[in-house]
Amino acid sequence: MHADPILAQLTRFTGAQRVDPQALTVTQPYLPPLQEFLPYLEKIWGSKALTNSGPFHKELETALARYLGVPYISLFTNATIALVTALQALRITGEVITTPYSFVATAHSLLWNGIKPVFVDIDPDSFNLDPAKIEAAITPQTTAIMPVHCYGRPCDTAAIQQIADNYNLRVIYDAAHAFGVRQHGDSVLNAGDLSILSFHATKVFNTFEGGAIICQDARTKQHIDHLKNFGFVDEVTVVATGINGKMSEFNAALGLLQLQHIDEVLAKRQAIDAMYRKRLSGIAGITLPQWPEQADVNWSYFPIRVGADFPLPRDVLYQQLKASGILARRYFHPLISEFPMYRCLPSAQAGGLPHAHQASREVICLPQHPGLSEADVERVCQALRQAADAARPLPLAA
Ligand code: T4K
Repeated sequence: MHADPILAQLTRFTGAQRVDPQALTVTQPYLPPLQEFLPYLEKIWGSKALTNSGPFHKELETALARYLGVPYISLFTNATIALVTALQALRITGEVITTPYSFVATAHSLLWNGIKPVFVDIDPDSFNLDPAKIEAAITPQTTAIMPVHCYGRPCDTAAIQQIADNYNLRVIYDAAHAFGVRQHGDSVLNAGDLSILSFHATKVFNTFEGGAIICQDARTKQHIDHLKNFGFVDEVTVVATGINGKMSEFNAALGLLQLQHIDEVLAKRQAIDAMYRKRLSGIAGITLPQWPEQADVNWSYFPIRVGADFPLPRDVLYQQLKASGILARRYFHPLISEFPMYRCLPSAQAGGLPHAHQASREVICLPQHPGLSEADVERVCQALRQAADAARPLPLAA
């Protein structure tokens, strides 16, 4: 047991035997100065409005819609419940085409609705669902596509929409990584029928826990708002089999304060991305993430690929970084399709998902968060270079 309860908790997060306080974790939540949060708490204590669409909840919906450039947003307790509810809102049944290269919540939301996930391979450059592979997976039971903007990199939304229109399918984006991401001058959250954001502690914008559904019309927003509140319309009327997915006033208040700091958080992330690029470009066997030029990304992750020409296998590098206190993560390994509840599906077989499997074998997400200093980034890069140098065979004597 750790004498320090906070360190004990951190050990649980990282799975590390002992967490060195100097350890660099893959991410760390941004928290505004505590004194800035106290006035919000005083208001909550004064009003006793804790939840059920209180004043901070309403204010955050308005502020986020404006900041993100989306017409309607409905706040949730987390993205997983938001995904489950989004599928309910559109009454999705049958089969849904999705990616195996994501956090497991993406596909779990389908199983929770009794929907069969159909996995389709990713594009190796973007890590996103490959639109060219979608059509072959469509059957008479297909009702929707659930792509993920992996690492905040926008999907090929135009190609996906074209397929959805041709086959009369709905599109629900798992946009958990895509807070603030824009392409061609518009929020990526406006693509498809619905988009789901996560405000989890590990995300670019956090409300401790939280999430949201973005939709394009007032009627859908009202339906989603009913669904997240048990289906209640008023004190005596229940119109749907709703759930409790509401965000509390405490989380909404934090969100309002976080919004005041988000631009500095994004700028810091962008600077860290640039520091990594400067130090890691040109290392044989390491491929750096390529962000598309026509998009404003959010630098939420720094996923590098460790290829066959790097002197160490990815997993050995991962362990060596860990031993030097650099707690990078293999997002997303294993693939969703490899977990026990999915692996028997025909679409989960490895032969149909070569690019997803390769990415799952090669990617390491390096620490990327606004609390990192330039010295921290240098430490990560030096550990990576040292691991490579130590593994290279010595040149033969002349
Ligand atoms: N869809 C996608 C595509 C997602 O990526 C996610 C979540 C979801 C849906 C579902 O969203 P939510 O329902 O959660 O809103 C983490 C997160 O728990 C998970 O939210 C996230 N994706 C996923 C990619 O990563 P773990 O198991 O890797 O988290 P954990 O606890 O190991 O944390 C990683 C590091 O972050 C730790 O080493 C330390 C740091 N950390 C973490 C927490 C929770 C902190 O410093 N403070 C904290 O409070 O899954």
